[in-house]
Amino acid sequence: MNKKFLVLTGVLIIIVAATVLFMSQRALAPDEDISEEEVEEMEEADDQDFSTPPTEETDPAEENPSDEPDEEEPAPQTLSVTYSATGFSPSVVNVEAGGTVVFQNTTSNCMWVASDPHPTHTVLPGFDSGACLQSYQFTFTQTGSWSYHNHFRESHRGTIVVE
Ligand SMILES: [Cu+2]
Repeated sequence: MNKKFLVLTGVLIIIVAATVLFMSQRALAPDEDISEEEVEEMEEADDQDFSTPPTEETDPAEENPSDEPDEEEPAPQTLSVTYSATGFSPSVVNVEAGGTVVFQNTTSNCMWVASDPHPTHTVLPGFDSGACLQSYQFTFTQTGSWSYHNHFRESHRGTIVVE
């Protein structure tokens, strides 16, 4: 009985060991078959699945910072100067380069904004409304101190300082 029992136990151990070995090989075998291509594809698919939503989430976040500079870019100032019976107010305006100054005529008289000197207007060519206007705006790109006047009433004067 002891010998049979030992033999039986030995056989059982061998069977168990063989089964475990077989199972482990079978467990490895499919992995090896898949691993090279399919696993990579699955991993790529997983990468895409994981990477796509974050990029979609970060895109709006990236657009927002990009929107902020866009909003800051037009910010280069728009200042207004009012033309009344007493002249331009404020008479001196400081504006950053690229800024725009809007001249509003609150009178029924002619407001012809033009750079000095009268009547040639050569100090800052282009800074000349060329006609009587109720509203005239000019964008100053050239730094400097640009004196101007109402071409129809030279005593009404002002200065735009572009920094
Ligand atoms: Cu003039």
